[in-house]
Amino acid sequence: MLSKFQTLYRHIIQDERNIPEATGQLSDLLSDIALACKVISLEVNRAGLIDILGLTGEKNVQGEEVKKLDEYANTLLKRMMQMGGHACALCSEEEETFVPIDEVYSDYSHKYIVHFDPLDGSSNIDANISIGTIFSIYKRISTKGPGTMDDCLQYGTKQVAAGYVVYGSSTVMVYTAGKGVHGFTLDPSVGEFLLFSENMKIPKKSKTYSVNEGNYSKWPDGVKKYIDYLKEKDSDTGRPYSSRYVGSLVADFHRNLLYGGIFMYPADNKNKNGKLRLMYEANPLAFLVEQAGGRASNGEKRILEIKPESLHQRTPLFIGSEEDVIMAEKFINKS
Ligand code: P6P
Repeated sequence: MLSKFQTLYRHIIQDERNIPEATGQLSDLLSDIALACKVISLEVNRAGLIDILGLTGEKNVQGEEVKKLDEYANTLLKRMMQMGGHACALCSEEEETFVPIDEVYSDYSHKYIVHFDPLDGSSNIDANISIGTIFSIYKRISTKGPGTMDDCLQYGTKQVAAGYVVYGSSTVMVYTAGKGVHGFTLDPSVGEFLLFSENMKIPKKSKTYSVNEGNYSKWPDGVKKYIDYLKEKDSDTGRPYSSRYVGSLVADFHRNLLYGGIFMYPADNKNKNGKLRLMYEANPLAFLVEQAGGRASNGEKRILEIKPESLHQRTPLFIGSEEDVIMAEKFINKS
């Protein structure tokens, strides 16, 4: 049984130990994020009891109503990054622009940039539907002082680590530092994330698709034809597929990672670049899914190779089982 008692911190350290130039800073940074998410998990699970449900009455940079838990999670992660001393700047869905971090808290080299969506899917908070935190970590390009916008706008291929925490029936953290995808479940009795799956691999082909079909009339023809294709009866190709859509990206992605599936948020005639954000939603999940043997594109181009132009840039997203994403791309590019 002891071999199963592998904590997140021990796993990260072991992951990094084989890297000659590793200083332990990335391990500490990942542990700082995990600690913040443990605290967020406490509040998410208590939300109904201590009345932090409901709205603050504020709107975030996206013009979306900010729920109190959104604000709480954002503040907590920001403080954790500022105090941790390993990041020189952070970028959050809840912040208009990047937040440079002065090297005042420690003599660490502050060599990382962190992007995060502090509480994705938060519109589901009141309905007790799973929500999540998504994070993405880069090495800085600048050499000293607080981080710069150039540090923050790097291609997804430059990520050194990424992951998410889903606050559901249990709290689960999934991360990659470029050497496979590993899953941990929070054991509240000891307050540790314990390994449940190492080197996770997403099935190459699935029988599940996740998309908001309410937008069907607004989609490009290629997307409509692909969804129609998935609904046709053909046992040789496992069709019709099942539709599974929570409306919470982290929950939909996590289910598809475990069982296989394709998640889609296409562009439409209202949202020319779709709804989801490149830097703190698409890129981290694309890094994870590729490490797990899956695929992520905007329908034409690999997500990780999309040039970042701005922090809150949106992108269409087709992500999940490799063969399913390739099929979707064929329909899109045929049209
Ligand atoms: P729609 C939640 O607001 C979110 O950002 C993602 O978590 C989710 O996948 C998507 O938007 C749902 O969007 O338009 O289907 O409600």
